[in-house]
Order: sequence, then C-alpha cells, then structure tokens
Amino acid sequence: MILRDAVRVLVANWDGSYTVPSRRLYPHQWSWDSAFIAIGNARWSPRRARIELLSLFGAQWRDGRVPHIVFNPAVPEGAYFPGPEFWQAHAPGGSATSGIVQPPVHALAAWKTHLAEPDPAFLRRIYPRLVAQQEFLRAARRSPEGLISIVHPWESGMDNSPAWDLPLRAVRRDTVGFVRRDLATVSAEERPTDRDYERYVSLARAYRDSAYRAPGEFQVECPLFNAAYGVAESTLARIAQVCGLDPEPHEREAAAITEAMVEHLFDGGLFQARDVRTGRLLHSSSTAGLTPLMLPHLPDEVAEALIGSTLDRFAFKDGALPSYSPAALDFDPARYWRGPSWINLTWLVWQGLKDRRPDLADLVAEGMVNSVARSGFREYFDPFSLHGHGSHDFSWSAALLLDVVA
Ligand code: 9WN
Repeated sequence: MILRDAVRVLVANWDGSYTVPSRRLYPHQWSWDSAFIAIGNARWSPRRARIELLSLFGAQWRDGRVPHIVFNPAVPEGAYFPGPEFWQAHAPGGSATSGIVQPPVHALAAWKTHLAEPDPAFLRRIYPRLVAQQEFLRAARRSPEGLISIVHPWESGMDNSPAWDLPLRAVRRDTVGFVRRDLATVSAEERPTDRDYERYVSLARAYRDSAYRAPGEFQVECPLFNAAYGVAESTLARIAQVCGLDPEPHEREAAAITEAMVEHLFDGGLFQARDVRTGRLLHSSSTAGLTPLMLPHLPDEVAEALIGSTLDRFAFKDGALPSYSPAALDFDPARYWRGPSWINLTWLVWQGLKDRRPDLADLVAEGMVNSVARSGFREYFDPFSLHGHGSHDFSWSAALLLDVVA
C-alpha cells in the first residue's frame, strides 16, 4: 500500500523528463532532489531514473557545474522565489538555471540506477558529465587543506542549519524588495526566517554579480557536501571500471578527501563544518556530521566514534533520526533543518550504517517507515511525534522510502 502510494506521488510529480520536489512549493527541477528521486525510481522504472539524471545533466554548465535549480519555462515567474529573473543564468542548451550547486550525490544515483537495471551505455553517457561535475568543484572550490567549500547555505541543501548561524551573521542583509513565495504554501514557523532570507538573497546577488565566480561573505566546508564528493569519487571508480576506464585516479581522490576530512573536520566524535574565511570549526550538533559514515575509506575508529554519537547525541531510538541533536540548546523540532527528521538525510546515514552496523541501520530505516506511515510523504517530520511538516506529497520522501523498503 505504502509502496503504491509512493509511486503515485512520483507519477503525480513527473513533468515529462524530471520530477518536481513538490507541485506547489518547488515547481522546478532541483539538483540533489533529482538524484534521490532517481534512486527511488530505479526501483520501479530504471528508465525514468535514467531520464531524470540525463535531463538534469542536460543543464550542466560549460565549467562543469550542475545548477541547483533548472527552471521550467512553463511555470510563471512568480511561482518560486528566487526565479530565473533573479538568477539571470542559462545552461549552454538554453535552459534558465540558478548559478549555485548542491551536494554531488548524483554518481551514487547513477550507479544505483545501473545496479537496478545494468545499462553500460547509460553509464558511458553520464560518466564524463559526472567527472566534469567533480572537476568544477576541484577547480572552483578546493581549499589548500584539500576540502571542497560551498558559497551559499542553499548549496548545503540544509539551508538554515544552525551550523550556518555564525558565518551568516557576518553577511550583510539585503532588504532590496523581494517577496518570498514559500510562505504562501507553508507556515512561517516551519521555514527559515525573513532575516535568513535577507542574507540568502544578498549572498546569491553578490555571487551572481561576479558572474558566479567569486565567493562572497560565506565560504564554508560542509561535512555532508565533502562526504558526498568523496562517495562520488568512490562510485566513479566503479563506473569507470564498467566503462573500461582507469578507476585508480578516483580511488586516490576518494582516499585523499577522506583523509583531509578526518584531519580537518573531525572533532569531538562528530564531523563539523569549517569556516574557510576564519579557518575555524563551526561547532554544531548537525546530523550532517554523521554522513561521512558513507565514506568507504573512513578509518574504523572514526566510524566507531560516529556511531557512538548516533546513539548518544541523536537519540533516534525514540522515533526518527533528527536533523539536529535534541540535546542541543538550538534544537527545534519543527523548523526546517534545525531539528526535524528528513528522509534524505536519514537515508544518507542509513547508507553509512548498512554495512557497518546493520542493527542500527534497521532502526534508522524503521524511523523513516514509521514517519511516512504516521503522516504521509511529508517534506519533514517532528522526530518524536512523527507529525508531518512542510509540503505534502514530497518526491524524495516517496522515492527514498521505495528504496528503503525494496
Ligand atoms: C532552496 C527542494 C529544495 C531542497 C533543499 C531544501 C529546499 C530550497 C528552498 O528545497 O531548499 O534550494 O526554497 O527552501 O532545503 O534541500 O533541495 O526540495
């Protein structure tokens, strides 16, 4: 029943060559959403998963960046803010896009799609694009420590995570008139604040005005983003092998980023973000700090320390895995990325636990299934009551549930 409903959500959100995250709140194509959606679609229609990924990479820029939004020209400008008029950016094929990126979970999605239905031709087609995506990050975003940085909270995919509070405070607020569209659909208590938005807009505007080249007042290394980058390299090694290419450079890069993350971001049993502008760690209790569990080269003692954190700080045994530790003072069970449980973040941690601790992985999976059984395919959930928040019929909640239950 739940599986049939998940497919129904994905079918209803399909726009011909990709899937919108949600009809009303996010009516365009989002980058990491499409990767998660492909992972779920691979379970019932690998063809649709391949189309989803290829359509996203159809909007890849010449410099290799995969924009975080590809706009549907048929959707009225005012339906989402900031829309194409704000970003003023186009992919070589002509699609209007944003100019920032999101965590590179796409190689993993391509690989899972291939596992569901082996298709070397698809892998050969998408491999050079996935490599270019990683090359952009190395060329434009690599620090001397060997880590990849993001230049906007939206690039983390966890927009208003408390981890960004400190560096965001240094960002000038943009009060040049703009109208938020999100609040027409969901309650203001569940979303980032107006102050957050003023800073998001200011950062995006400054980056745009540098032709999407110069990082502005926000430059941080996020553990989730770097973990995704490292997993992408390990996955590219497998894809390269199928394509008859040399996997070694990818293996080396995966090992190097893992080492750099352990050296520079691992502190107090959890991976933390680092502010590139100050060189300081941004201590927080974000669940993003657990996602490096996915890295195949992660040393066992580090993984064990992280698994200890999962149990002790995140208390997920009582319900669903929260996005922020309930033990922390800045935990909020209902506001966006400051505490509620998100299916995609939980899925990433689940991936990391599956081989290392299947017993814990099962508990985490149970939390996802129970959330959806209690409240439907909502965007996010109160981690204790499992009450649903944000949009309804949210695509990645449906897609990843399909993957977990399959
Ligand atoms: C900004 C689409 C996206 C997700 C992000 C999530 C939210 C957008 C917004 O929605 O971000 O990109 O308008 O809040 O934070 O992870 O990709 O689902």
